[in-house]
Amino acid sequence: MIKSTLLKSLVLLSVIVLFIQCQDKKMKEINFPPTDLSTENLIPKPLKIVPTHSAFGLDHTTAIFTSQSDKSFEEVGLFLAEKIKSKTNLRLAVNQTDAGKVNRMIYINQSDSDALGGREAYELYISKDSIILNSKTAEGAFRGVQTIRQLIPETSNDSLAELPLWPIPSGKISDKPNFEYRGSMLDVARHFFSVEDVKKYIDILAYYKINVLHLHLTDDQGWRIEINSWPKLTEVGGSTEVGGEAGGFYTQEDYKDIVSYAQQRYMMIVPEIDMPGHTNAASVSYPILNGNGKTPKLYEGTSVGFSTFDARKDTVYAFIDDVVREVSAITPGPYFHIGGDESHVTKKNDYKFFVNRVEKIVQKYGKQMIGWDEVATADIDSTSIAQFWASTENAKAAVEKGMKVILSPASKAYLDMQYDTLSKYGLHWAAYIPVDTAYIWTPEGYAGIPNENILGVEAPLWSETISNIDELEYLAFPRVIGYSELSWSTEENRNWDNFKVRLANQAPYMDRMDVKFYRSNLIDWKESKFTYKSIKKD
Ligand code: TNX
Repeated sequence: MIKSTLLKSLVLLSVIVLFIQCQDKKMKEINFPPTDLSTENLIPKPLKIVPTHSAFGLDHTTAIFTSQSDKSFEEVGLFLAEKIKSKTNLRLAVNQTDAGKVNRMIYINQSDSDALGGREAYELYISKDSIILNSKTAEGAFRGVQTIRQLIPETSNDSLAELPLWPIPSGKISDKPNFEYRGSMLDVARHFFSVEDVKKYIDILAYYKINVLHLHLTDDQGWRIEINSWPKLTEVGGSTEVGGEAGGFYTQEDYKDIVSYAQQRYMMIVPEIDMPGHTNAASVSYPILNGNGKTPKLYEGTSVGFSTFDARKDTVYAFIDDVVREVSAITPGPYFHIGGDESHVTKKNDYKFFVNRVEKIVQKYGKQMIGWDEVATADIDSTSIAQFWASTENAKAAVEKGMKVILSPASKAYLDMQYDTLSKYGLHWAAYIPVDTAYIWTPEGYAGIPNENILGVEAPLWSETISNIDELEYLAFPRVIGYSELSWSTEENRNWDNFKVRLANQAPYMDRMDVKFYRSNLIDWKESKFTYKSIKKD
């Protein structure tokens, strides 16, 4: 086995050497007009770009090769080939030494170079003959592949060579993320979204190097994840949603399908089971859990803060143990989100007691606990994480406990806030968030939180007002693209005037992907050859 891998690598290496040597003889020189890699429409903006003003000509004689030492590099190569196929219709061979006429190559290389800082770092060397992508891990290579995808023009240049060719500006890119946690949250509880919808969202987010999708799986209006030991949660609790529509839920197989689709895009799923408040759907399914003294009924409205588990009942913790065990078993990522927000009818002491006990359950199943910022009021340890959404005081308490904080300040980062008073969907309790406001703020040191305590940025999309993928996309895009840059790029590399031009140039990609984004008039959107199907009015 080892021998054959070694042999394959040797064969591959010699082919590549031969290939580079033959380069000059084989190819007719292409006269590219001058390019400038540093002004390409890349989002998020890479750390460092050095242009060399020529180009790599992507065409049908290009082939992809990858390091053979780690199989996952080949998968990244196959992913790139598939995306190039859907954008250009070119079918590039991956690691095929007998691929016919090969003039140029994209080489995805596993490298241990010290110049590469960290797991997600990558370097791109783009020259006339080759694109070399270096990274320590396949995850880093995957991030670099998104940069390559963004550098491929939407349309070919048919006058430079006999057959269509997509010129990619030459130069060097060195890149790595500013924050390790770059997330988006989707509330599938207020309104349910199908596996297909979630996959489409994941695919677009991955293009912008977002690496976390937090799924808000349970709330007063619906329980969306099958729990084998408590089947009524989905049978009863999954049957409704806001506005009296049909509801729905993910079987564990559906959830695993989402997890694996995300995993192929190096995106982690963070599951959230919101408690002790936001638990009406659970309590209707199993009234023994209820702690608000009323008979629970299915709920299709949009109020918050009326439900609670009974924090002093052992059955409640036996139930939570089962739920955390089952969900953790199908979640490969390190985190488990316990909600913990707006538990307005849970007594303060009961709340603290509850969060502390649930933290222990989460840890028992090998996960690190995340909770909305209120959890910092309880006696929890420094390994747990607070998600700052509303209270600076709670964020400070988290920092004092040595906890990490995820930044989701509602007035800046909530995707469910309306753009302005004319927005068709969304709420405005925290703010109106036009596309510039969403981008123009500084996560570094936000609200006095020291940088070393900031794990990253997450943009939540609550779904009280949206019930289908078109409406989801209207609120998420283009703002979520800005959050990707806020969490990946350094402060020095972020600039609204520069960003808005690069954002304008995302229109052809989003149109091609059939994303019904909000065409904010703050942006001078680039025309694209794909027709824009405007969002349904009814
Ligand atoms: C507050 S943010 C909530 C959610 C709502 C959202 C609507 C948070 C932790 N709780 O329950 O859906 O506002 O914007």
